Amino acid sequence: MISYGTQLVFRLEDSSGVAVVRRAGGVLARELQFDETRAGQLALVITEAATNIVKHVGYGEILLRALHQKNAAGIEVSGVEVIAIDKGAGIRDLHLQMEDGHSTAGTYGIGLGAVRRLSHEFDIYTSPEKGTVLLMIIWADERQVQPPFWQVGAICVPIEGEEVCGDNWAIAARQGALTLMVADGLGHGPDAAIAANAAVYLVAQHADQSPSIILQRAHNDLHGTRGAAVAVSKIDPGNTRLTFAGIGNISVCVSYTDSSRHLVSHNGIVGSNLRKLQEFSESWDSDALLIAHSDGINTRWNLDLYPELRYCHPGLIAAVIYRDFSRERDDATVVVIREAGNTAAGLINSRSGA
Ligand SMILES: [Mn+2]
Repeated sequence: MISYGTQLVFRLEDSSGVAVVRRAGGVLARELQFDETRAGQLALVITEAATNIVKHVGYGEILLRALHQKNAAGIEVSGVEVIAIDKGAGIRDLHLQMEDGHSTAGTYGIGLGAVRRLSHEFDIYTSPEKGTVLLMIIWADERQVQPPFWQVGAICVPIEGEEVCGDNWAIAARQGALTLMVADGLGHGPDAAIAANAAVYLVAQHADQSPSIILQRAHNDLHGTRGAAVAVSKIDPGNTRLTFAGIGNISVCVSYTDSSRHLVSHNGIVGSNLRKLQEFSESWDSDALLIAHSDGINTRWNLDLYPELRYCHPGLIAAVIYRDFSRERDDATVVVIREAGNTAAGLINSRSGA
């Protein structure tokens, strides 16, 4: 499994935005060769999420990303992940809203129950006065999708006004071993993206190497670019230790229900100024969350403010941290990882084969 990539961001302010994001979803569906049924499901899900934001909150964001997975038979399957984010009042009667067919009586278009049924993966987190985040995934052929060992959530979006993101991230993973890199190219815009992309490109090539060796290679490869802050985390094949090496301002922590440990990066710029490379190691337990983010996110986030959030899909954890702690003057990236066997009972965590 290799995951990576920045998202398409749609900032919604009025109903004209709904059509824009629906069209973008249509383009993605064609690129990924969705059949008519799947393309239609995606359009409905996007339209519903976007309409809810415009109608009930007035402002919010929809993030779209293409997903690619290879199953044990070597068959590649594509999907689209839709994340909807708002800072509204929250949905008070969530369980009622999730009932199928509720829309006829309620205020929500086709209804969240229908959205859940149309999605192959669905999760929602809502909190009073803080807002709602929704995650929906539609696969081109869900029968080919295997439940992954690692559950990955990510937000990676450019500063408002830029087309490309100067941050990037990548994961290379297989049963019981995972390598994550988050890179923040200096500044933002295309030149920052060149530096960040050159760094994350190395993850797939050198997943078997240690974090410090990957970082050293990045330093060599980024020479001549603007440079970047880079952090590499690696969970060992036995899933008992996490090793880490970082240069510059990427924040990485291992979070448990009652404690969290922050990994230490050294000062410097990968590509131009790397004085000290040091590898640290932490114990890793199966109920841990690995949370890494660029400096576009304030370090003061605290999951304790969000009851039950840590049991939701990691994409929702990343979305809430981004929504409430983004500095808004920089590209922003949050990646959250957990072992998939440890989803426990989320608020509503469903996976249907519809
Ligand atoms: Mn930055």
